[in-house]
Amino acid sequence: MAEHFPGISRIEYEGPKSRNPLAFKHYNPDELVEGKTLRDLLRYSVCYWHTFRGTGSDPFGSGTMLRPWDDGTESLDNAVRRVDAAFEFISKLGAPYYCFHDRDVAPEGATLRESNHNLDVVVQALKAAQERTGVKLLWGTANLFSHPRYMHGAATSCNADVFAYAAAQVKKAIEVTYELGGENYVFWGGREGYMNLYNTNMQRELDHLARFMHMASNHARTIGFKGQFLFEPKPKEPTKHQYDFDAAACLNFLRAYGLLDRVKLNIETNHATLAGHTMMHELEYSRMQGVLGSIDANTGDLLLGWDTDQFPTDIYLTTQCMLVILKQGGLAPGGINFDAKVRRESFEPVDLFYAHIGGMDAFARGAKIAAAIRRDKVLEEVIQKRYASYDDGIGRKIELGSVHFTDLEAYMLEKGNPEPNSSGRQELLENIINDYL
Ligand code: XLS
Ligand code: NI
Ligand code: NI
Repeated sequence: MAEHFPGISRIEYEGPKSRNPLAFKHYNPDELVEGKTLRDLLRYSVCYWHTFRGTGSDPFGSGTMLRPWDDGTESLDNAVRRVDAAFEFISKLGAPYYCFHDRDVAPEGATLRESNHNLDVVVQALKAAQERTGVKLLWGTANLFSHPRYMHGAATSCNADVFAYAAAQVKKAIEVTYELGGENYVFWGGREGYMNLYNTNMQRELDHLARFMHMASNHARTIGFKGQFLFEPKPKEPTKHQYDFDAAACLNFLRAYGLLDRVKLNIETNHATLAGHTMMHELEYSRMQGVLGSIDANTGDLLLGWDTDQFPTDIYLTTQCMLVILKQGGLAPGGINFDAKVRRESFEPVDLFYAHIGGMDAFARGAKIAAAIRRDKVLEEVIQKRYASYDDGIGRKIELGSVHFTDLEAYMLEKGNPEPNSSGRQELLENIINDYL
């Protein structure tokens, strides 16, 4: 088998003093953090779409990426050769997982039948590559947004035949995810949203989306797929308003349509920030309601208002993510998928290694820092004390629901004034967190 990344061998952990750019400084897969190896805690995944299908094109210019194994055609041969390059990359990197959309791995044919056939051929190559390398599938999904038929959406399209086509496509995508041992299946809205309310029946579109997700999970049950379903929030892009806006909107949707027992959330950093939230907010909001399933790790740009999908290198960000992930005891069966792409100017194959090494090191550091903060109970004690007035007395009664407005009025008339407030100590806490970085 031809080598696609010659001169690059398996990326090893060399420790923080190493100056080797092709080595991990912080990600030692065997190191224990809160009783788990970093390998099992972080469950890193490489995404197929950005890493092996990203060309570097933008609205102002064509692709820039040098990918010697790729002949630039949509042929099946090319797709199969790409699988070899992908698995060489993922196994040299030492990431245990990968993720894909159906159309990333195999070309769309002229008909559904032909597309399914193409997918079957590439799935056999993926299966062989998984067996050869030990790399596993974190999740599969279907691309329901690139083809022109999906201009009005897929499950939320105004065209019932497009709904049917999308259903057939997702049926197949779930089946191949199952065949490849995928541990999760993701729904990302794509064009499930609207551009203008003048032409939109929002109620019907949401009903259809829910119907679609029920059908998907019913089919999964029928074929014996036990993987976790994940819904991925994103507020806008490509549509003006995406129905999966943020964790709160997704949760309301899942709850309203009786899907909460079947579907959790896949939270992505750049989507959180586009929604006007921090990633930590989205993670904590999902975690506290029991639906934090997996994450798409990336980051946006402070100065750009779209989904730039950069690799995460900010240690504050990864520390905040890991504070929540550790609180939950990890993400399994979810993981940390790098839904991130190298910049257009980083066009050489080796840049793919630098990018992933940086992201993996950043999350490993975040994990160790977060574990130290948790070990010293820095935040835990502050929060515990801050709400102590609810641990007994009137606060306890409020939480238990054993008092009413009239009781509280009597209590306050008697007492006169509340106990004095204490400081929130925000600046002090920010300083203390900095001490751990
Ligand atoms: C796009 C999404 C997409 C999903 C998978 O913004 O992040 O890549 O993760 O369909
Ligand atoms: Ni994503
Ligand atoms: Ni995204």
